[in-house]
Amino acid sequence: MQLFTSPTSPYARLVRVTLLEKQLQDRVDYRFVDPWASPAELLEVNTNSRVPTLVMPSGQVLCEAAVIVLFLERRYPEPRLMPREAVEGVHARLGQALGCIDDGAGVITERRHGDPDTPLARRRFEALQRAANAVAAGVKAPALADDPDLGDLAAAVALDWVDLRFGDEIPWRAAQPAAGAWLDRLLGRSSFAATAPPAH
Ligand SMILES: N[C@@H](CCC(=O)N[C@@H](CS)C(=O)NCC(=O)O)C(=O)O
Repeated sequence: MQLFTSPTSPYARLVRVTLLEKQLQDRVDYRFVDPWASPAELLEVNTNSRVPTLVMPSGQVLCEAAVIVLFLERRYPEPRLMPREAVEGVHARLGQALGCIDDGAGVITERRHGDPDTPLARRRFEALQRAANAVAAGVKAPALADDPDLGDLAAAVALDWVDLRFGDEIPWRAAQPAAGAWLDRLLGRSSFAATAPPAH
């Protein structure tokens, strides 16, 4: 399979982490692209020019991070990232974490391309503050960080991205130090180390 990805996209990082946790990395041809430049090879498979985009050997194209990771869990069930008894909670935390990334992406877009002080920009920022704290409040105890499920992986990708992009603007760690310790432990996993975004 072929994965269109970028070094910085948190959506794509979730897919890359999932592939590594499922030990599928050797089956993947990673295509690092800048989706904002609308490269022809990406447009050919995804008219939206977004990463992540997964192209299966059959030619079937999957886009949207949640769709892709849920597909991977279904198609390659072992090792399991969604224990049967936690199906509802994993879906809930996956959606919550991706919603948090959506809020942050909205803030960044407003700052880069619009006026950072519009009512919409303020609304997105307030949503991001609430979302980051809600994601942090939903994580497991630090002692359980060694057996992450898909909801945990998504929460960790979201919180690490919030730290990277917003730093002290969103001080969720100060309010929830146990969640900060949990995140630091998860970031030590090889799947996270191998997909760490470049700092810039
Ligand atoms: N809803 C999509 C969002 C993906 C997304 O927005 N990716 C960004 C990179 S972080 C992108 O490719 N942006 C290019 C564009 O929107 O033109 C998902 O969950 O996969």
